[in-house]
Amino acid sequence: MATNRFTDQMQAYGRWKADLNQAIGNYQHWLERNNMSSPEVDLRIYELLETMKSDRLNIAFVAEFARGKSELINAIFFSEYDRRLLPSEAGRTTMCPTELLYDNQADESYIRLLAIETRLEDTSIQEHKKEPINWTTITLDTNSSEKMAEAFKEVMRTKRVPAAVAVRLGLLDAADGEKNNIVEIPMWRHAIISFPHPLLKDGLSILDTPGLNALGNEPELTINMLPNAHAVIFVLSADTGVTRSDMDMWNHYVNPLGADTHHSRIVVLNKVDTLWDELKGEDAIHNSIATQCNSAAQMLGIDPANVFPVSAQKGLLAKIRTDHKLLEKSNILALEKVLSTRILPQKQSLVRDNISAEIGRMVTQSRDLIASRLTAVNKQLKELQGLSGKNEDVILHLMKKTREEQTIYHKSVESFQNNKKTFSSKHAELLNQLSLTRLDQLMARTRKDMAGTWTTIGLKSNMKDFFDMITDSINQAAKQTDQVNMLIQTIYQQFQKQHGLANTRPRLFSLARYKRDLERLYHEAEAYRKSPVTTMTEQSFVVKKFFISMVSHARNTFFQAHQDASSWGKAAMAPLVARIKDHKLQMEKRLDSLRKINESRDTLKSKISELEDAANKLESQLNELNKLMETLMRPLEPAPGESPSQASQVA
Ligand SMILES: Nc1nc2c(ncn2[C@@H]2O[C@H](COP(=O)(O)OP(=O)(O)OP(=O)(O)O)[C@@H](O)[C@H]2O)c(=O)[nH]1
Ligand SMILES: [Mg+2]
Repeated sequence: MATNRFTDQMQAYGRWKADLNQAIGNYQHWLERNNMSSPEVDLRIYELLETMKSDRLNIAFVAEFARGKSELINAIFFSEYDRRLLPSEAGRTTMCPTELLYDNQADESYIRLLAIETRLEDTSIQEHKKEPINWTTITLDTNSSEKMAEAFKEVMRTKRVPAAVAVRLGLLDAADGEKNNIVEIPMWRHAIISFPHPLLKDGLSILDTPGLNALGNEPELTINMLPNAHAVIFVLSADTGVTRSDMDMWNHYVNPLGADTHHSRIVVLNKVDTLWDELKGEDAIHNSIATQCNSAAQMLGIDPANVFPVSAQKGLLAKIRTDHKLLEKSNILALEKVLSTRILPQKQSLVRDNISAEIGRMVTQSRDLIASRLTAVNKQLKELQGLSGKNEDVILHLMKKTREEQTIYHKSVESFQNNKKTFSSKHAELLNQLSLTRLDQLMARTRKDMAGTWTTIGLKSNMKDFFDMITDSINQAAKQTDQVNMLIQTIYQQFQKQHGLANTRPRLFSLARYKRDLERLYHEAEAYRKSPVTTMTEQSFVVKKFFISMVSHARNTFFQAHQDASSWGKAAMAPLVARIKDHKLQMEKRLDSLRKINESRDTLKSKISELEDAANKLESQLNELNKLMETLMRPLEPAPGESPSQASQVA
C-alpha cells in the first residue's frame, strides 16, 4: 500500500495508468488475434491511448506576489534537488507564468520562453505552443541541480523599456505611462520547463504564476489555464495577513472558478514560521496560527478547516536536512496529504469515467458478441447431435428452414443499411454544425469588424455579437445531437427486436461539456464587458486581447467538440455492423455443415467435434475478456486510512 506522501501516490497513479494502458493494448491484441478488429475500433483505441499519453494532473498556484508560491512548489515537489530549484526571493520574482511538465515528444530537457512582444500579435499562447519555433529554447543540463536552478532564473528576467512600449504591450495604463519614462517589464510572456522528473513523468503539470496583476494582463490564464487546472492552490501569507489585493484576486479569479468534481481549490496560509515566537509557548503559537486561519477563512467565505497553515521555507529546509521535527512543524505533509487523498483520486475518477468506461463498453460489446456466438454454436451443436440416426428428409428440412431464415435476415439487413445511411447524413449535419470552417467564417467577420474598431464600446459590441452567434451555433448543434441520439436509439431498438441479438445499448453523444465551457466563457465575457475597468477607452487594447483569447478558446472548444462528434459517429454503428457480419457468417457456416452432412453422413461426427472445439475456444475467449475487464476496473491503491471514494471537495 502506498503512503500518503504525494510522490508515492503519484507513482501509484502512474502505475495504475500504465496497467490501464496495458489492458487497452491487450484488448487491441485480443481483437487482432480473434479477427475482430475493425478500422473504426482500431482508430478509437488509438485515440484513447493518445489521450492517456497526454493525460496530466494540472495543479496551479495563484496568489499575490511574494506569498511564497514558488517556494511552496520547491518544498512540495522538488526538495530532492537539495536546493531551491525555482527562484524565490523577496519582492516580485516570477515574472511570467511558468509551466513545469514533462514533454515526452522532446529529445532533451528544456526551458521554452515566449517573448513578451508576442502580446502584440493575435496569436494565443495555446496556438503558440503548437509552434516551438516561435519560442526561445534553452537546453537544460539535468545532471546538475545548480545549473538547472541557474537556468530557471530566466523566468525572473525583466527589461527596461520606454513607457510608451509598455502601454502598447498592454502592461501599463496610458495614464501612468506619461509619468514614467522608462519602466521595467517582464522579458517573457510565458515559460514552459520540461524535464524528466519522476512526478512530471507520471503526468504532473505545475503552473506557477506571477503575482501582481499578471492574471488581469494575460486573459488566457483566467480563460483557459486556471479553469483547466484540477486544483488551484491559493496562497496567503501570515506576515501580511489577508490584504485588499489578496481579496481582489480571490474574488475576481479564484472564487469564481468554483469547486466541483473536476476542480478543487485549496487555500494555504504560508509563512506561519513568522509566528513561531520563541518567547511564546507552543499553545500560544498554535492559537495565533488558528486565529489567522479563522480570520482568513471568514474573509474568503470558506470553512476554516480548508485553510492549511504551512511554512514552505521551513518545509523545504526540513526536507533537505531530513529534519523530521521541523518537517512536521512546517505542516507541508498535511498539504501533500490533501493532494494525495483528494485531488489525485478525483483526477483518477475522471480518467475512469472517460477512458475506462469507454474501453469497458467496447470490451462488453465484444463479450456480448462472443456470448452470442457461443449460444449459436451450442444451438447448432444440439441440432447436429439430434440428427444422428435421422433420415435425409430431416436434414433437407433443416436446410430449407435455414435458407428461409437467411432470406428474412437479408431483408432486415437491407433496412438496417437504410437506417445506417440516414444516421450518416444526420451525423454529417451535426458535424457541419460544429465545423471550424463555419466558425472561422464567423471569426473572420468579427476580426474584420474588430480591426476597424478601437473604441471600447465598439469592441464590446463585437464581443457580444460574436458570443451570441457562438451560443446560437452550439444550441443548434445540441438540437441536432438530440435528434441523432434519438435516431441511434431507435436503430438499436429495432435491431434488437428484429434480430433478438443485440443487448448492447448505444453510447449517446453529449455536447454538455462543451456547452458548459462556452457558457462559462460567455459569462466571463459578459462580466468583462460590464466591468467598469473596461469602460475607459485606454483599455481597448486589453479588451481586444481578452477578446482574442476568448475567441481562440471558443475555437478550440468547437474543434474538440467536432473531433469528439466525429469519432463517436464513426464508432456508433460498429457493434451492430459487427453483429451482422458475424451472424451472416454463422448462417453460412451452418448451411455449409448441413450440406456436407447431407452429402456424407460420416461428416456428422467430425462436424460435432468441430463445434465442440469451437465452443471451448469461445469459452476461453470469454474468460480472457473477463480478466481484462477486471484490470480495467481496478481501483487505485488507497492511501492508509482513506479510500478513493472519500475524495471530497476542498474549499
Ligand atoms: N519566512 C518565510 N518566508 C518565506 C516562506 N515561503 C516563502 N518565503 C519567502 O518569501 C519570499 C517570496 O517567496 P516566493 O516563493 O518568491 O513568492 P511568490 O509567491 O512566488 O512570488 P512572485 O514570484 O513574485 O509572484 C521569498 O523571499 C521567500 O524566501 C515561508 O514559509 N516562510
Ligand atoms: Mg514566484
